[in-house]
Amino acid sequence: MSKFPEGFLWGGATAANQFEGGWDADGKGVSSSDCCTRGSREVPRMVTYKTKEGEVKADLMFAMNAPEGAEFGCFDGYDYPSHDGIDFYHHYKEDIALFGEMGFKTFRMSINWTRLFPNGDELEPNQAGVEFYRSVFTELRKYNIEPLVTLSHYETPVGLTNKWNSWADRRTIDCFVHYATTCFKEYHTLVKYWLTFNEINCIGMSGWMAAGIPTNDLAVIEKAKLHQLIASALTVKAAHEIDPGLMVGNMIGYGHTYPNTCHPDDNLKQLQSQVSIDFFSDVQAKGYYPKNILRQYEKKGIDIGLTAEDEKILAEGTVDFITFSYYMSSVVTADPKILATQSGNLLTGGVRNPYLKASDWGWQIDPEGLRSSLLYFYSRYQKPLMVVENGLGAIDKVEEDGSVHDSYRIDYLRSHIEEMGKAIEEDGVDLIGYTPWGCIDLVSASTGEMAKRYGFIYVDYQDDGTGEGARSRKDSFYWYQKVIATNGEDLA
Ligand code: BGP
Repeated sequence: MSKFPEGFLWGGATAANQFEGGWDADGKGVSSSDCCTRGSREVPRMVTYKTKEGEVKADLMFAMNAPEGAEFGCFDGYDYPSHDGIDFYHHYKEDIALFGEMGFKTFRMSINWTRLFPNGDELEPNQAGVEFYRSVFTELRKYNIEPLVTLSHYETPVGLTNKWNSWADRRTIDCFVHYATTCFKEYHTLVKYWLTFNEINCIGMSGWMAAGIPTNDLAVIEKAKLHQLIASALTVKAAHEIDPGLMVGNMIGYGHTYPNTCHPDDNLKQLQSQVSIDFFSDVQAKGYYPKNILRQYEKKGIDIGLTAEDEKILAEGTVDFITFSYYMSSVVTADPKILATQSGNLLTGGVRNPYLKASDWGWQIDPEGLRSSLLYFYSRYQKPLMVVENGLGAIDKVEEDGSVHDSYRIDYLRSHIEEMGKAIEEDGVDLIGYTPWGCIDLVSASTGEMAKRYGFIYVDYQDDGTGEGARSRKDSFYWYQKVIATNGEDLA
């Protein structure tokens, strides 16, 4: 008998800005990700804008500090990978047929807010955008694939940034809730599972990526966090009012963390890092701001403007299920000497873990850390869980006959699925779905490149602009097809 429950939602995950393309098609507006340039392992992604004086400039996506009055947008001479993505906009029937062939039970995708509301604050939606997603959901249903839809995946309408600094301003809450409500009304018969904000906790890493805010200033970020959390709670409430059958979850960017040694200093450091991540899921699942966080704001002199009305909203809008992404674990140390000499994960920092191997992008591979994460989340919140991102970004080699022998990807996924099975069977975790990231090759979020591939399906687009976008099946395609067909029993 399979360790995975009957009806387990096997599938794959994507995000509009990384695969849809059609960035200005049929009335779509400009989103924050449309202004991000292509980077690589060596070259960081930039965000483009025009200064008050009319000069076009670009700032680091992960460390932005744009000048007052900067107007964000896209300019000649820059390469913006989201503009074409992998052109799902024009290939969705072909792509969904391939997901159907693999046996997907669910497909995670996001709606691009600016396809429905080009500037973010219109009252009436752009009908062409509404119809596009209706066609996609209808196509998925044809193959009995349950859509799992993220409302905000690293995209904020640039119109709102240029107008009032997007999520730093409370008015964005109403705009978002109006957008979300429109989606629920339009699609509630087609889509049951919704997620509010992708990796809501990553706002601290890049205000631009997660919230369209051109700064990493702490006071601004803390306010924006509150606004997104209120919007998330109002969205949950709205969904249930429109259709009590809808299930709305949160989404946390998670990586299990270990203290580097059993020295109490390292342990405290690890706990502090854990608490800062728990904060988001605590608010979304328990419905209140932890007191220790509010005390910290007070000490730092930060006024986030939390009102009694906000507290009521947060309490009433707790999520139905918890989801998270999991790629790697990290190691935390309090020792400045170690910190100065090594970096564990290229993106998230930390210390190297001698027990683990890392991907080509420096992400430390830790399947058991996934089991720990599942146990941790379930024991803390007692709500159903989904792993909505997991996978190995790697460079794939296409053989002369067009095949891609990606045994490294199969090994990664197999070991993580094994640990999910143990979490269900031995730890009693209620895991209801698994959607590995980038089930079809797409643009990387952190580096903006195509070369970092996650897919079961190869897409012939290259970073130098060559390639016709043809789709083909990698070895992992057939492997995952068998995994799904046996409900996770046959992982060979
Ligand atoms: C998560 C994001 C995704 C995705 C993934 C892989 O943080 O939610 O959008 O891209 O990471 O990261 P990358 O694309 O940088 O390899």
